[in-house]
Order: sequence, then C-alpha cells, then structure tokens
Amino acid sequence: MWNEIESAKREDIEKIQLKRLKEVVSRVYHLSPFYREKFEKLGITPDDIKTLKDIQKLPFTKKQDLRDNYPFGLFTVPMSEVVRIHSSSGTTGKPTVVGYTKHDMDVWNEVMMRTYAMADVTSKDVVHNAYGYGLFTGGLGFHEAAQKMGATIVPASGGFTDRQLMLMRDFGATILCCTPSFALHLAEVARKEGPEFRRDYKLRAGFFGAEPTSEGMRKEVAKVWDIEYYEVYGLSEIIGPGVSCSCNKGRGLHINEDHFYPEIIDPKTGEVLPDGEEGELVITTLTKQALPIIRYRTGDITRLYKEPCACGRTFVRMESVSGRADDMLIINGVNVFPSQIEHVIAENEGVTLNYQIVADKKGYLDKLEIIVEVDENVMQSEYDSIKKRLQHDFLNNLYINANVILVEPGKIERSMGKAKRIIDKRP
Ligand code: DLL
Repeated sequence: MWNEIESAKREDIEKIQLKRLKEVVSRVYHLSPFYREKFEKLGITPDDIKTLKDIQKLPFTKKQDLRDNYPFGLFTVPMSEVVRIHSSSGTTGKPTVVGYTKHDMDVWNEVMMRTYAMADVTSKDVVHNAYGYGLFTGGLGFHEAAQKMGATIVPASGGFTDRQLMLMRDFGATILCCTPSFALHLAEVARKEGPEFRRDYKLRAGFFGAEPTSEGMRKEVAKVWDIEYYEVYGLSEIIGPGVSCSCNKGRGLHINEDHFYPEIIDPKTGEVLPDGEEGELVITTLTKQALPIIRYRTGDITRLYKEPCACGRTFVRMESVSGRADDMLIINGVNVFPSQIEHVIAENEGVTLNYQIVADKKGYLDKLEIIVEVDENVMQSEYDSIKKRLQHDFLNNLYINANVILVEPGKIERSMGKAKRIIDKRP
C-alpha cells in the first residue's frame, strides 16, 4: 500500500472528506462566478454543507458546462498558477480543457503512485507506457508517477506496433500501460514470432483502462501475456487516470476517495441511489485547485460497494464500468460524441447530414466507418477528394481514424422515428 489513508477507518475517511468538501464548496462559491450563480439560484451557501449527505443539495456539473466556459472559464486560479493543460473531446466543435496547479500535479502523481503500488512497482521495474502522449491524459498521467517511484519509464506513446514490441523486448519491460484492446493487438502481432513468443518478454503486470471492457477481455489480456491485470479508471475532467484502480485481491476498483468523492445517481431523475445499486457515477473533486468540479456527471454506469477488501484497503470500490448513460463512443481509447462527427460533416461541402456511424472490430482494434450521403449535384469523380478531406478533418479535429464511405443521395435507409445514426457491432 502506498498511503496509510488507503486503509483508514471509514469514520476517519469521512472526516477528511467532509473537511475537504467544505473547503472545495467554499472555494468554488468564492472564486467561480459559474458556481456562485448556480448556488445562488438554488439558495445555497457553503454554510449549508454540514454533513457529507448535504452534497446532495449541490448542483451537478456536466461536460457541456466546461464547453460553455471554454477554455479556462471554470478555473479558480490565475493562469500564472496553472502548470499543465490537458484536454479531451467536447460534445461538439471545441474540446474540454482542464488545468492543473503544482499542487494538482502532486495530487495526480500521488494517486498514480498508489495505482502503481497496486502491482508493487519499484525501481527494478521498466514501465512501457503505450498510452498516447499529448493532450490526452493517459500518456503523461502514467509517466511522471513511474519516474517519481524510481522505475524506468519508456514513453513509447501509441501506434507503431512492431517498434513497440521491439522496445518491450530489448528494454526488458516488466510493466505495460495501454488500452486493453491495444494490449491484445500487441499480443496478436507478437504471436507471429511463434507460439513461445512470451519467452522474449519480461512483462509481469499491466495497467489497462481508458475504454470499456468485458470480464472476458480482461481475462484474455492477462492470459495471452501471462501477466497480472490491473484496471485503471479515470477521466480528464476529474484528473485523468488515477481516479480508481483494481487491486490483486478483490473485485472492483478502489476509488481514491480522499480526493474524489463518488455518488451513484439515477441518470434519468438525478436522484442519489443507495450503495450497491447501479447507476451513473458522479464525482466531486475534494482537493483540486485549478479546476475544482462539483458533482460531475461522468456518464459512466457502475455501482459502488464499501465491503472491506482482502487487500486491506478500505476505500470504496466501483465495479468496472458497464456502459454509458449517453451516446459517447470510445474508439481505441479516444472518446467521440456522434454530435462531434455530425459537426465535422456539417462543416464540409458536398455532403449531407444523412449519415451513419458504424463501429466494429478489426482483429482486436476498433474500427470506425462513417457512411455519408453526398449532395445531389456531386459527381462521382469528386468522391475521392471529398472522402480524403473528411477523413483528414476527423483525424485532425477529433483524433479518430475513420473510413469514410460516400454514398448517393437516398442510399441510407430512412427511419420513421429517430434516425438510427449509430450502429455499434462491437461485442
Ligand atoms: O480515458 C483517462 C484514462 C487514461 C483512464 C488512461 C485510464 C487509463 P478521458 O479521455 O477523459 O480520460 O476519457 C474518460 O473514458 O468517462 C470512461 O467513459 C472511459 N474510461 C476510462 N477508464 C475506463 C475504464 C481517460 N477503466 C472516459 N473502463 C470515462 C471503462 C473507462 N471506461
């Protein structure tokens, strides 16, 4: 275990949570015009928070709120105190921007060190990090904490499968960090070296997340690589990876609840559900400075349970995410909303807004096809350039590699009610 707090008594955890909740509520009330206005509309002041349950009086925050305040409108520190920016996809054109102070970076590193500690990572380990480096929180999120623990970090970033495998072999990687689908893809390519391919690798554990998985997929990754599978959950709006991580003793993922306060709500009514019931995960950051967030609706469906865990940690556990409350798609770890795809199509000439998004698997990786009807007056000879332009825009604006298929007007089946825009064939 990395920190004593991870196995503290529930009363002690709750004491810290309440103290921090009061602090964060006071912070946003005094420093954020956005929250001040929301609180005033509801007739609430920081004095209304007397118990943890009083959090239910507070308003929710949604992705759209971050977008409406793009880029830095929800920050509660001057930019001179912001030392890092990351971003993820918004619901349409603009991304969601998040910021960190030095203190926020310390919190992030702390929770990521707890994450690595799940697998007893030490200076003897070589951590191969194949999460994408850049604005995505995956790459850099896993980077610094490994370094701080004295492990050797290999900042491989995404893509280039053969090269990654070569680096993993030659540098003797013991820990693999990447999306679960990329871990399977790596294994599939590595297997071409022969059935005994694992002899050339020293992997012992991996930290996988950023996309939904089934129990079967988690087992498969652990089996093909013969490693311990640790699941990591997180989201940029809250911090990035490090909100929770599984241990090697019990089910579920331990939430770092001294920093992130979880609730489960009914996504339709917003009502808080009792422990153990499945619903949408809502998180309040308890210690963030640059971008404190009150009751953020993650859109992720899961359940919480507080039963003690065999590993000794007392932090509440969440089940692996079973789905989304909204229509967000995750394509090879990259989040994309259908509304963003529509936005790109609408910005392009020669095509109409009759389109369909088809998500499927090619081997272990996700593939995305976007079928779009062209305008009536578009000639066949123009298809190629329109397709290339659209694909370029999807990659540049949304970071997704999509195969665009242009079809004649009227080719996409019309529905009587809501248009069926998304076909997700993935198992
Ligand atoms: O995906 C942070 C991350 C990076 C987590 C690396 C784990 C490993 P975002 O790009 O903001 O941040 O996407 C957040 O991804 O709301 C979930 O829908 C999904 N997600 C993240 N982890 C898991 C997981 C990163 N373990 C969104 N299982 C979240 C299922 C996950 N979905």
